[in-house]
Amino acid sequence: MKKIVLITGATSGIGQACARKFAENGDKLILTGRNLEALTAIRQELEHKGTEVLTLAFDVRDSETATQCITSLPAEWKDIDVLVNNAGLALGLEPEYEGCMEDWEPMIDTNVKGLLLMTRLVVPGMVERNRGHIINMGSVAGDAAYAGGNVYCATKAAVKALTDGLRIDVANTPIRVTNLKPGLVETNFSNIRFHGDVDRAATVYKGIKPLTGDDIADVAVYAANAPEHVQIAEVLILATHQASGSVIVRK
Ligand code: 8X3
Repeated sequence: MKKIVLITGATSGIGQACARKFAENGDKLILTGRNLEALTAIRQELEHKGTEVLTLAFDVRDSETATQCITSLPAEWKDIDVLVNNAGLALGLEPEYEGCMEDWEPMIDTNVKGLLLMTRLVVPGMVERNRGHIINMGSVAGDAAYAGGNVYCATKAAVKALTDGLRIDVANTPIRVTNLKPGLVETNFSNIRFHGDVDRAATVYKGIKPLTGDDIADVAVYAANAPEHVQIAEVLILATHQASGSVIVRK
């Protein structure tokens, strides 16, 4: 059955890959992100292939605009079946005692508070309709801290706790809750982490074949389409030569 899938951070990386894969799956998409131009580009690309797409330009850190956008959704878009809480970022790789608030705040505000806000805005409707699925983008970084990961790892550990907490809170309903935990995925992630230093970003994926956004999106689509009695609670997805957040074998 055609679902309404809302994806945050849909203009790049894993979010954009999810948009394309859910579109291929025949779903209707609500795509959100900060960059209106990029949102329009992905909307036009997918509409061209026959997908119904609604775009909402907002930053998940901006609770007023996010609330306004979600509460004023047109009737035919209100009944969201799948919420993909993907928007998130890493900034910096400094030791915790040398990091800065300018890096910490956007990570905490986006990865934790933004995810919570979207959950708070969308999940009550799911509970009311007695159907739905929340897919949160966690990370291997949430399993254990790695060197310099400190605050980013903490935000992804928070995603794990919030996902587990929500799963408990809706366990008396048919709503399913999934935590996807990617390892090394080559997207714009490291360029952003290193504030646009592309050479440093390239070293992250050197000597190892990293995952792609599509690899993660495939799992998201699988989880969303598993039989109703199957809840994909958590999936750790690593590159073959990565064993954990800090064990990466490069050749
Ligand atoms: C992204 C994966 O290992 O770079 O969350 O933290 S990692």
